[in-house]
Amino acid sequence: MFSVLSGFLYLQLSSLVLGYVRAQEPTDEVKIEVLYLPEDCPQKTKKGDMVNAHYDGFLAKDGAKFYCSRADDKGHPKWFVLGVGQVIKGLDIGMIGMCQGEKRKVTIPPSLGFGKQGKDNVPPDATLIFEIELYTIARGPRSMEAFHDIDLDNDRNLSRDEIRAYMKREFEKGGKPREQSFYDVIVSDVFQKNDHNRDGIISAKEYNVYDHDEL
Ligand SMILES: [Ca+2]
Ligand SMILES: [Ca+2]
Repeated sequence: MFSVLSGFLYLQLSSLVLGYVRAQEPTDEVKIEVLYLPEDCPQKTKKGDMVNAHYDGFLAKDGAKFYCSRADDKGHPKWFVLGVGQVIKGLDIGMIGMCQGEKRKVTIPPSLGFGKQGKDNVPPDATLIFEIELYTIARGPRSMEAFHDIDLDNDRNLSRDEIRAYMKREFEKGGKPREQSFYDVIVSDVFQKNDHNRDGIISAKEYNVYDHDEL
């Protein structure tokens, strides 16, 4: 009887706590709590997706808020590519498998946050808590299927125009067309980070740099 009951409780709990994702050491875990899960979830975030989210960061020890994406960029939610180091590691891990509209509370150990150094308002060795609301998932620029979609002339190289056109198509698909300057910023950023030999094109090799770096 007892074991049936505890099994039942365990199921209840596990529906609240989605899971612990392991990093190198058992203490280096990102704890994920799902605060809100939409009924309709046709797509879940995976590494390499372009995601759009708001997140607030708090220090675990006293609850002080050290970051709020709503205070940045005129309150627009942040766009970034998930799982490739554009945000701290703990967020890259803690935002995998998320539905559009889902809200999560993610607890991040210092080793997957700002480490021994800390940063700005984050003191050294701080455990961080993020409250995240995910708005949009777009197929990121890192999948090989996307590469073929971007490479309109099929020469296995991506030009600025091809990347800009792709971004535009993706954002318009999501019903959120943006100004020209918005795409300019993304395209420059993409080239800054990925065009390693600075020849003005992104080769298949430069594009695919994260493929062997699974979390
Ligand atoms: Ca091309
Ligand atoms: Ca290049």
